Amino acid sequence: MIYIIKRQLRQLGQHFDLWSIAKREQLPLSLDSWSRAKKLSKLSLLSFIFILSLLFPLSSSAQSKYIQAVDEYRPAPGQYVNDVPEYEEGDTEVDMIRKCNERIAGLGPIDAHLVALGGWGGYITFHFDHPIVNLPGQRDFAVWGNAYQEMRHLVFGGMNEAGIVMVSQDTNGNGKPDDQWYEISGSCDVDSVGKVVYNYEVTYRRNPMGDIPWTDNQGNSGTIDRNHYHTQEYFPQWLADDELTFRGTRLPDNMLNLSDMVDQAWSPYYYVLVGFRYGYADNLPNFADDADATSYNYEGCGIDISWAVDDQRQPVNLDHIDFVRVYSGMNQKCPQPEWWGETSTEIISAEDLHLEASIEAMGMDRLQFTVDDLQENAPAYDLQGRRSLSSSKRTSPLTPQIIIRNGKKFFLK
Ligand SMILES: [Ca+2]
Ligand SMILES: [Ca+2]
Ligand SMILES: [Ca+2]
Repeated sequence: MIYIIKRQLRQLGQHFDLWSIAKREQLPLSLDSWSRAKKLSKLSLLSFIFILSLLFPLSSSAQSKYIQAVDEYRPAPGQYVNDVPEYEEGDTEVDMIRKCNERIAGLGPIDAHLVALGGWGGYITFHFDHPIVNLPGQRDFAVWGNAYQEMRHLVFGGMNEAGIVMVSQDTNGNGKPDDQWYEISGSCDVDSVGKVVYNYEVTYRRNPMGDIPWTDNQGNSGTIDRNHYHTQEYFPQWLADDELTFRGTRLPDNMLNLSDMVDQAWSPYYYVLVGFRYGYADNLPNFADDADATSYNYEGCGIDISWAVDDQRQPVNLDHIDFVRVYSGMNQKCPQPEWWGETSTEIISAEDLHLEASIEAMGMDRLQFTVDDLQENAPAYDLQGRRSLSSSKRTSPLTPQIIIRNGKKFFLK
């Protein structure tokens, strides 16, 4: 196919050249050869367009593996807020969401631009142009950020500002993220038992052009401090409220002071943010190998929908998701002023890791089964192989899901 495109491009170029050179130089082309060159050039152009249309069908249903659109952008105060993306006088929340879309919608991690979520709790919500199916035992989507391995390789990670990932199904079918949310249970739930604060809550208060004070529901208080590198307002300018409250899970602090371990001439201070093993955004580098821009770190940045848990931290076994939310998961700041400031999650892109499977799941026969059909004619199973739609659920409405029946997959909608 590449060969055909190259050939068409070459022919198109030759014919167009012939025609344009003849025209420019006013060469004595006979009327016949003139019109032939013109015709050939047109023909090549038409066939080229035809091939392009085969390759890239202009269909509204074309699926992309990247984010289709941002639904919500509600950062907590921070040094990058009002800057990444930039707030301009008069911007509303809708304008800021549009600016987020311009930075990340439809783009992969190489082409997109960062969106900052500010201090703990700040979030962004987005969706894809299709549901992402949950393949058993596999990571299903990745959230890309700007985490990186520190240069001295003294610790695992180094600039890891973990954001907590949440997922949701559009259960009420209105296309809006107004349904039940589930948190992805990352590695801190098993590696840092007792150090994760669930049901955490922080309130930030507006303090124009000053440090932003906060209090939490554990009796703590503090500030998001201004620095000389970022001179804009740190509280989201487009919001009318003077207070912003966020609720969720607080991950354990991960900052280490390794200043004694480096040459003072190289750097007077060396603080690092140790990475968590899995299950967060902006926690591990986008690439497994710094020197290889194709070595996407699907393992470290990938999320398995099966990790989703409910409010009681119990697995919920979703077979697909429609919305993703990411929020800043840490409430810590660097003790050295003018150094790193608050820890804040940034995201740059997100990606369905198995677009084909998600599309296949969507394209399955959307048959209208009744519960009785499923009970009496053939049992149905979910993707984990468990009996689906058991008799105890007979009175419940059928929720959209993928079922396996007689060895064939169906999308029940
Ligand atoms: Ca999965
Ligand atoms: Ca909804
Ligand atoms: Ca970051």
